[in-house]
Amino acid sequence: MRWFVRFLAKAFLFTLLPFNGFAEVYKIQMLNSKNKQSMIFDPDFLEIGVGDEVEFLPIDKGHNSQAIFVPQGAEKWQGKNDQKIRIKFIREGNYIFECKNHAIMGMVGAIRVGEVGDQNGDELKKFLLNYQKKLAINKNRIDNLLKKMVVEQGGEINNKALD
Ligand SMILES: [Cu+2]
Repeated sequence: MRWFVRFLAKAFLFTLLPFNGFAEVYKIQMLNSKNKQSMIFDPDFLEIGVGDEVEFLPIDKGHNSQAIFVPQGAEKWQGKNDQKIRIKFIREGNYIFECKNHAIMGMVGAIRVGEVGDQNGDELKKFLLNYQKKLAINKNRIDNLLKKMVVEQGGEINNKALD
């Protein structure tokens, strides 16, 4: 009898899993240059759903993708140089990743999973501002990420409050 209860519990849990037939696979290219920008992830920001996957493509040589900021309970990924990796995102939240070879040049990007807005916005902002201090060039990329991930969200909330 107990096995049956367990079976039912599992079956029920399965229906709650975010996996569904509509999960999408997004692609982020790892590039030496694009539009006069050097060492860059393209795109450098994605908003995806829970259960979606992201593939990091080593279009040019000498890059990797590794997570440096993830939501609580989520696992960090660690790609090798020139490795194509596919990550499945099952936990909501904001993720930041970099290429370790060109982190100092601002080769960094972010993924937002689910309708989380700037959840942990203060933590996220603090992390990005500290990160920005370590960059030799392309510091504006962090400003852009902040705008997309934190400030913009705050702006939306403020606008709503004015309505
Ligand atoms: Cu790189």
